Amino acid sequence: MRVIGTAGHVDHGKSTLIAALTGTHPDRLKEEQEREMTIELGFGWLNLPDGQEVGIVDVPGHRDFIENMLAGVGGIDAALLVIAADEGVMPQTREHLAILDLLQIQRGLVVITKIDLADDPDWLNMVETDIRAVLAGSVLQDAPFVRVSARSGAGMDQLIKALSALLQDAPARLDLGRARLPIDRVFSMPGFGTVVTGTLSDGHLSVGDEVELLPSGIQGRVRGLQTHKKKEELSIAGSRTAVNISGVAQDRIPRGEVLVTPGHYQPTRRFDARLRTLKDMALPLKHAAQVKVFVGAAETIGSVRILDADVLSGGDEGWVQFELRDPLVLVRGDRTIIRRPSPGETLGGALVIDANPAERHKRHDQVVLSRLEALLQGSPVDVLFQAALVQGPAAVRELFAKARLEPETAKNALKECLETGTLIALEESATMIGVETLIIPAPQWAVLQENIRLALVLFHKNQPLRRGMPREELKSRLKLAPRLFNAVIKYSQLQDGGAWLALPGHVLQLTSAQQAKADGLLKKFTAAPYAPPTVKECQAEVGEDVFAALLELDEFVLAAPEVAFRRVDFEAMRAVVRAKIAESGQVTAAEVRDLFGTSRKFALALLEHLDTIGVTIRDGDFRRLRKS
Ligand SMILES: Nc1nc2c(ncn2[C@@H]2O[C@H](COP(=O)(O)OP(=O)(O)OP(=O)(O)O)[C@@H](O)[C@H]2O)c(=O)[nH]1
Ligand SMILES: [Mg+2]
Repeated sequence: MRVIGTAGHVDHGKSTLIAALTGTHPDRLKEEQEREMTIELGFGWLNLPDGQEVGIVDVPGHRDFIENMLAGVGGIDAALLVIAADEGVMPQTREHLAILDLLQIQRGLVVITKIDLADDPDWLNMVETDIRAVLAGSVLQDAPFVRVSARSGAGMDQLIKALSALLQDAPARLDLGRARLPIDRVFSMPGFGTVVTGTLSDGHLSVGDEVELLPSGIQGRVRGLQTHKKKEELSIAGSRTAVNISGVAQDRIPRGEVLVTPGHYQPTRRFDARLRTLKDMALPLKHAAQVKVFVGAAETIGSVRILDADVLSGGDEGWVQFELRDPLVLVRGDRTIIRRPSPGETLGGALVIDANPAERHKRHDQVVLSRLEALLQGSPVDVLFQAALVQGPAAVRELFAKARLEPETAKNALKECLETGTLIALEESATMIGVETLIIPAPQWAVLQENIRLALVLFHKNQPLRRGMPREELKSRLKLAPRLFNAVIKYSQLQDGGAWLALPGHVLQLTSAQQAKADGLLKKFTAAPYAPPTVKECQAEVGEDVFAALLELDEFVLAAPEVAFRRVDFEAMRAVVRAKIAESGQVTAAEVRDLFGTSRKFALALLEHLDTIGVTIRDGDFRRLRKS
């Protein structure tokens, strides 16, 4: 699940492009249609030919609505920077690009649209050269270009291909089980009640979950979920999500609220950040200036205290502490946009380093500044977790080597990660964790569990007459090293039959028709337990699959390719043979034949199988007991 957003100057054709891609015009308001201009965010979705489902956020280009644009771009995976071929780069092309850069939206396409209005190749080449120059040094500097006309449809196929390629290798979102949904719309649906929408930036939501709105603290429960107008039981990180919440009236939800899993987030009025200002900022930013702060779909006003300088000029970076008028829901690593309230101007972006500093920092204080520097590099817990994500499942020893932390620090960080559940140890108990213990990051564990579940669900569905999937088959499906595979299976709460694995609760069940046939066959075995029907006859009677199922169920023992006995009869024969040898030291095939009143074929099959499973050992014409 991916979300893309548009960006670009007013009237350059963003909404028309989305309409051409999705078949639905994103401008819904009457005022928008009359003015032919986007005001509020527009939403849509698209199914790419490669099977990816992509949510779309369409933003307004007019500078008066830039703050609405900011509410939309926060959660996107990739941007479409739309530039009209006849106009080329314009002021909001630059401003939107700057915002994408400050938010570090790493993926993007440059869409040169309206080529039906400017089809002179020289002109188009000139426009492209111009754009390349503007992109230089930004996140989009290597972004591919596509030329389209939303009106004639020219280039739209290439655009879709480029979009698939762009999103194909986009990294999956982290899901640490702490849902956070910055709310960009609230409405009420007759018969349902309040619905909030947004891009789920972290964690997942399920129907029935308790949720909390922050900063207001309103509690509710998820009554229903939709992604792209489809009902879902579960919404995963990174998807456009509409949440029907029970117990909350629409008018109680102020704009900018965040819907979260209770207990994981804390609204904050103060945060420490690394601020980067835009090169073309009109005036330097002074200490204690009042600025607007935007994050997710929320905004507030605050003062920015510059900790290591008195002013920041265009293009400078510095350490700052914000004191906010209203609380925001922030976590370390969030990127916020800073604007001057009036005249409105984007000043820069701040990377949240400490979302909840305990105190108001003294300025120009070396201790404070070096602590912030260290936090920028990451806390030991972050470093360890990041190392684990890069490394994948690995032994503690390898993980520590990767993280390059002091041994004591690494141990404490590991302990914390295990306690908070971001890392998982495949070990019986916490006291047994040593350097060889295998560690898996929680998000990868979740993916692995899901893959195992899916493989087994499919296997059980296709092979209802098997108790489980052959262990080796699952192992090669998961492409895991043997030690890791065995450890994973051990902690996966599966039915482990040794050679086969099954989902908990899965039972091999014959249909009543199959059971009736099996009963008929069993009767024949009861009538002649030591000279029963051959395997071929059994298969002909009940069907190959049902006979294989009876073997799996251990009703039968396959003594030789053509000879099967019922398990109970086989055990009885084994006991008799043992007793006979114990008494006379040895036994011949002929004696065994006579003991059971059977034929040589069955007697030999029985003895050879007893040899194979280690009960007897052959010595010329005789069998003796194998000494264990
Ligand atoms: N000839 C031509 N006109 C286009 C094309 N795409 C859009 N337009 C026209 O350009 C005008 C603006 O298009 P929109 O899609 O509303 O532009 P926008 O970028 O969404 O504008 P804002 O949302 O206000 O920033 C409309 O009149 C469209 O019909 C195109 O490919 N060719
Ligand atoms: Mg528009």
